Amino acid sequence: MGSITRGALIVFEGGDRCGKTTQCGLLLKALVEEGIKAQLMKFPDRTTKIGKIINDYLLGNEDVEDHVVHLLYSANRWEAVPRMKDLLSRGTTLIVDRYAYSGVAFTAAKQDFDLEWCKMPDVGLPRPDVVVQLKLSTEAAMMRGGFGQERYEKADFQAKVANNYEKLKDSTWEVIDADKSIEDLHTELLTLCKRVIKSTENKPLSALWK
Ligand code: Z5A
Repeated sequence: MGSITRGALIVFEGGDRCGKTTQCGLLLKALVEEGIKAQLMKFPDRTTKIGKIINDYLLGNEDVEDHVVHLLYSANRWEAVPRMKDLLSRGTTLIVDRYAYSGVAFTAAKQDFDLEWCKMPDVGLPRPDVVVQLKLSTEAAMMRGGFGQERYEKADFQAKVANNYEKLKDSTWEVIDADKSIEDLHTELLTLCKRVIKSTENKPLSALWK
């Protein structure tokens, strides 16, 4: 009997309205149709107890001190780690909508936060096999539906977030221009993700920022 090859950890990052959710959904559907085991995950996961506090915070229903909310976002990822490791080891590819990079890029865009401090709580999370950054100008994002409804959805803040992403990029990043049709972007991302899934089959999972 052949051993089970692990699934790939594929993370999507980007500024507001860059199309992550749309593309993650299309990707999942296409992979499953091709017989590849895959699941979606989204951070913040607003369904857990911690996620519910974050949701209230994002909607402006609750004020949470900035350091505290940073740690809650991280805790919201750590609580998912046992499930993530289990699924990956059983050969399921995870398509993840935002991860630790959002945690760092958004908090470090606030006043008086140091980027290195922001990384600390997420050190040791499963390291993605690829981080796909969907790049969209703030002007283009503002023309898309829903911009400006939640905390952080302001042009100057989003510019600081983009600047922080630049500082976080490493060899696992693929930066993709997201200012194109949903279909064209999907075709490009599907090709990229299938290549990553193939290339990570026999690689051990490693730890983030270690
Ligand atoms: N945050 C944080 O601070 N710390 C953390 O650790 C984490 C997150 C994990 C909520 O995240 C906030 O939490 C987020 C970062 C912070 N704040 N901001 N900004 P979220 O992921 O739940 O929510 P979001 O960033 O606002 O993402 P979104 O609403 O899910 O947007 P999206 O996924 O990038 O885009 P979309 O929903 O696929 O598309 C948006 C609209 O554009 C929609 O009407 C689409 O139909 C349209 N669209 C999509 N693609 C296209 C193309 N190609 N052309 C034209 N129109 C398009």
